[in-house]
Amino acid sequence: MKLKGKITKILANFYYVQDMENKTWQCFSRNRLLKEGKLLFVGDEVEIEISSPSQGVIVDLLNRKNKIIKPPIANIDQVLVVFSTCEPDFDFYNLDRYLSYVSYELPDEKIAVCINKIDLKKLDITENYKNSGFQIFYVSALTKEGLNDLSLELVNKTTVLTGPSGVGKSSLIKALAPDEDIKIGSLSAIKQGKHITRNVQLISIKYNNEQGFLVDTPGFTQFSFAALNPNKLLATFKELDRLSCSFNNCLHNGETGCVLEDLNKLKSIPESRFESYINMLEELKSEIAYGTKEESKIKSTGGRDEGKGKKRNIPKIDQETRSKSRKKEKQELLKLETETENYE
Ligand SMILES: Nc1nc2c(ncn2[C@@H]2O[C@H](COP(=O)(O)OP(=O)(O)OP(=O)(O)O)[C@@H](O)[C@H]2O)c(=O)[nH]1
Ligand SMILES: [Mg+2]
Ligand SMILES: [Zn+2]
Repeated sequence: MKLKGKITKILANFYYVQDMENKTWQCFSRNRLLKEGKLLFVGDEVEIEISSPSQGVIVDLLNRKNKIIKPPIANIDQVLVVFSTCEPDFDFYNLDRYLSYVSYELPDEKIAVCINKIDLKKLDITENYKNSGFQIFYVSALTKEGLNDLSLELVNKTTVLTGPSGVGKSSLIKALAPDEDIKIGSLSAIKQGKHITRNVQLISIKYNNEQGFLVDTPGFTQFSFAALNPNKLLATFKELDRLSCSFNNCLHNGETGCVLEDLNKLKSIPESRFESYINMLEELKSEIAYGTKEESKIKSTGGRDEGKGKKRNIPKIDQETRSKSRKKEKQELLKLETETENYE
């Protein structure tokens, strides 16, 4: 008998597949799939052949709308960028970096901001993100304030949570799915730079009898914009990108004749967003000027945010639409196998 389902977890050689009736099957993958260069990711829709009352074999990988490879997740419907009001302190520039990075990698998916720990401190960033296209939720994983409104947006979707270490991503998931065994960090461990969340899995949540899937990820402490170029960066700032400028390809960075010479137009752009944009643009230009990533890391950190003094890596992310040769997929598989070990 054959069934369709979704991979919710990958552990060692086992794939855990949840079928339409919410039953989970422990599965192996057909060797043929790997030979064909089909990597299986958490979030993938697959076809399984039942081999025992609780086990099966994955015989086919079904259509995949997108994937990211670090961490490896497929079929993402939306991304929730989580920050906290404090512990760690809120930082506009750091949030804007996450938002641009995620918007660039998943341009067709919905991206929202979730500000956690409102029980500790109040924060209102609505004005800063007007016309940015990002919806903002204010919540407390501790008191559960704001979680109902958030849950409404999470059902019937697969949502990836990302954000710096310690902001409470795992705590939020735990609050939304109390029966799951989720590891929460102690702040002391986080201050020592330890990431609490390592493995990638889909966590099922229920709200109003509807199901949604959440994916926890470890906080990225290191990323850069080397994959972006200045024009692509602009597209991640919707409020700036939609300005109609007399120039084609204007970067709105002090060019003579730019629409932002009109002070009223300039004032309509929230200062924090404009500042983030200009700073990221400078970072990108310096990376391009330096040519190599290694060298640019030194200059581009510039003492601005949590990346201060640290090396920055670019999470390697890839859309399914960028087609690849089978040979390249196989090489990627080998690389990925080494990389994903770090998540387990
Ligand atoms: N006061 C308060 N503390 C919270 C809240 N949410 C999380 N915390 C605390 O913040 C700390 C970090 O929480 P985690 O959920 O482990 O953070 P994380 O974002 O998953 O961190 P990484 O897995 O390292 O990326 C823990 O000590 C939590 O108890 C909240 O809403 N209010
Ligand atoms: Mg965590
Ligand atoms: Zn312009």
